[in-house]
Amino acid sequence: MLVVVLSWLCSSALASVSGGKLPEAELESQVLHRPFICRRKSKYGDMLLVHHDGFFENGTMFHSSRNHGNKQPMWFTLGIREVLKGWDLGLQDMCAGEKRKLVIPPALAYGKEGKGKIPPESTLTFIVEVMEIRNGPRSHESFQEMDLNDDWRLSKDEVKAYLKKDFELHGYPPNDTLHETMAEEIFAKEDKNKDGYISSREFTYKHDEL
Ligand SMILES: *[C@@H]1O[C@H](CO)[C@@H](O)[C@H](O)[C@H]1NC(C)=O
Ligand SMILES: *[C@@H]1O[C@H](CO)[C@@H](O)[C@H](O)[C@H]1NC(C)=O
Ligand SMILES: [Ca+2]
Ligand SMILES: [Ca+2]
Repeated sequence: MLVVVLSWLCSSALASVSGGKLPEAELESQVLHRPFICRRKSKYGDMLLVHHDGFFENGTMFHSSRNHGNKQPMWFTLGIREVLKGWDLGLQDMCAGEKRKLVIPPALAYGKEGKGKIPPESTLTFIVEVMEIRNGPRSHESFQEMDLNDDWRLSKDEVKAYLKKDFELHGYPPNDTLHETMAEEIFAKEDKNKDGYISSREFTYKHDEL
């Protein structure tokens, strides 16, 4: 309740400084089901496996991952604009097994233009169920796993050790020549300041968008 009041106070204060213009419609998010046991909560950079149903404002369903296409849930990375902005914002802090209803204003969905069967300026409602949460390839957890000596930067040896482990995990024989080449390529791209290490800042996704 307090949170609602506070956020209302803030948005009306903002509206008055911006010349009394109506505040832009906000994302509405409602928890429909939260499992009793929650091992971890979704956050920026995580990979989420979700089932989702999408509805127009008049209640007509325009998509259901359970009934359309290959009927499989979908993997995506949270927070990097791989999906609608409204999803990136509205699917944070979720447990595996949790179900939410999101009402997403056009500005956080398909905007003025619309897309395909989504008409311009559509407010969309989604029921999203998170089936599984995994560390994203660029998560802090992945970084910590690779950073063997905990100095918050990845040396070439740490990257090679990780590649070797990853190969073995997937049933491939380790191959030093190949790992060397792969590490070279990774460093050429990721070691932005060319100091011979990949820092955690260089490794993780930029956080600016949210
Ligand atoms: C509901 O809205 C969508 C999008 O505007 C439209 O395509 C559809 O025909 C509407 N359905 C009904 C039953 O009005
Ligand atoms: C290791 O990788 C290199 C480069 O891809 C390849 O030429 C070589 O045959 C591989 N060696 C083994 C033992 O698989
Ligand atoms: Ca290190
Ligand atoms: Ca660096």
